[in-house]
Amino acid sequence: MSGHSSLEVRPIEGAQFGAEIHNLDPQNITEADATVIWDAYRERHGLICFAFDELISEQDLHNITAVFGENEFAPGLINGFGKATPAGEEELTVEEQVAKLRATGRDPYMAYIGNLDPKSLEKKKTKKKFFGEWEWHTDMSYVEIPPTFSLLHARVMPDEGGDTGFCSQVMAAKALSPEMREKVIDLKVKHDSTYGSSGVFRPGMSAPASPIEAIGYPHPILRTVPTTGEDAIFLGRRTNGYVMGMALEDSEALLDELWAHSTQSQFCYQHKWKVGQVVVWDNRMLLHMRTPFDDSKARFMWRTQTKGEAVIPAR
Ligand SMILES: O=C(O)CCC(=O)C(=O)O
Ligand SMILES: [Fe+2]
Repeated sequence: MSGHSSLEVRPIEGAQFGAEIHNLDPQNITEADATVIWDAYRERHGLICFAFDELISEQDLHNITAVFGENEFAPGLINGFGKATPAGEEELTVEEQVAKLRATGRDPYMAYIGNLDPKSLEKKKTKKKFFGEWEWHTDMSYVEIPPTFSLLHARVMPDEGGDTGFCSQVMAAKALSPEMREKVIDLKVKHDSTYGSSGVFRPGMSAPASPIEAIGYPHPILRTVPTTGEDAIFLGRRTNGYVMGMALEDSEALLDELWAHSTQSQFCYQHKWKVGQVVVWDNRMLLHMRTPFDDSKARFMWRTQTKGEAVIPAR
């Protein structure tokens, strides 16, 4: 019965945006379910938390991902996707790289985020920085066409810390002064690819001489989100951000001002995880970050993402 959905939708408690959805069967997602999910997405500003009583399978996560779009590669696996091309690999096609990963049992669409080995779930050697705070960012925005949705599935969580923060850049855009809007409407900011979200180098990357030289992609500071027609501020991440064409000093000052505006607490919500949950967000509408947690504890997530579309500059 594709006309019937048994999904239960409620606002996330204590948040100005975000919907919590119960009763989804990831092995049987109907068209009616998808309609309910997309309505919740629009009404609750691009953030959805699916509640599950137990862990779901990789296929389940891919099924939920498919409601939002087509799978995109995980960062750090395919050359050019958060990974520099190693010497001698210039000639490998994307298909050949995918085949190589598949041959080792690696799903190129799945990212594993945590201090546990994805297979054995034993503690693995993890850089200190991983446990610290992860700065506000949108996923993989250093490529020309960044993924639209990201999904996180909580597998192992510390009892304290390791929350994920979300910050509405649609609300932030609405709150811009007319003068600031006028100032940035035709400007682009380069989103840097040097560091991963925890602040360590991505594969094959090294520190740029300055943000001007950093490797990344320039995007409009104000973009239009096609699913709602609303504008959002699009900054990517603060580290090594650079406003194209400006003197470095002026770029730094403008970015500091924009970031202070964009991350005000009234635009933000901090998610405390329960194991089993899947949280989906629209990277066009929301920044996210992660709070620190104790390095003696374990935290482990699965993540997928969907292919994006060309960034639409606001007018
Ligand atoms: O682990 C988290 O809570 C956030 C990780 C993150 O930034 C991501 O998955 O894109
Ligand atoms: Fe992220």
